[in-house]
Amino acid sequence: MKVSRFVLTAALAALINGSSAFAHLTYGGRDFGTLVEGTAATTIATQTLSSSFGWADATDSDWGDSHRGRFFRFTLTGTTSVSITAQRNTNAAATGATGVLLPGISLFSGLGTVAPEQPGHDGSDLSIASRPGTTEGSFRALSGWSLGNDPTYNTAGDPLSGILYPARLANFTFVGYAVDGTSANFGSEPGIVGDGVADGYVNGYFADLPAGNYSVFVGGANYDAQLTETATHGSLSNAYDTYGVTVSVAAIPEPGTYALGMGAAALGAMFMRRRK
Ligand SMILES: [Ca+2]
Ligand SMILES: [Ca+2]
Repeated sequence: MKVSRFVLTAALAALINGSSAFAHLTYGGRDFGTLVEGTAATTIATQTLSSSFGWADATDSDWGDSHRGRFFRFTLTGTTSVSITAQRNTNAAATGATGVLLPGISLFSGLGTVAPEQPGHDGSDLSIASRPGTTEGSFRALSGWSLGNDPTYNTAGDPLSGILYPARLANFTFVGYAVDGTSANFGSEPGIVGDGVADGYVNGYFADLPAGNYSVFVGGANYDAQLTETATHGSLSNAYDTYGVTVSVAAIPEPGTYALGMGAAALGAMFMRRRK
């Protein structure tokens, strides 16, 4: 547990903006669409993560800030097993050092509020009211959590015009996780099992997911980086150093129906990396 940078940032931001001060949970450019079993993996390689610690920092007792990472989404139309891979890259837009990011993945069923509703953020009244007062934010990497938005007014930005959509909490139900490396990087919270090799690559396999909408959080898994990485870039949304990551998802058929086509060696490799 650390002195809360979140609270300090919130106070500063409130002084600057006088209103909702945080970046918001959105999926723009991060929607994998509806996954179709047996088709090639879908890859998004353009995204950067804010900080190298956002996943790990959200595993501890004071939770984390949902903005220290990225949310992706996908949809399933029937029971499906899904493989999710995160691999660091050398995105030219990233401001942080290359070869440093160790990614963590958390999978949730449920979506944040999306248009035409307002997107959720850690600083909304509902978010603050829904969590203990001592946390760094609303996000939890290893359990369910909630994020609230602000009301949508009939005329944008004008509360006097009346409320079109009331503010509400969106609930994220924890499904599972996968994390690069070991406790040497993701920290000492009990029960976390890494892939054992801190090489910037991690794969998670999530079996028999029911139909529905899913959110995937990808963030950095270097817990102690929060001690040295600071919000030095001025703009709140990109205040921290950013790190490039390539994220891929694929709907994987049940092994019994697909083993001949895929090859036993490839399947073996995949299930060796399987995370619960
Ligand atoms: Ca924390
Ligand atoms: Ca790895």
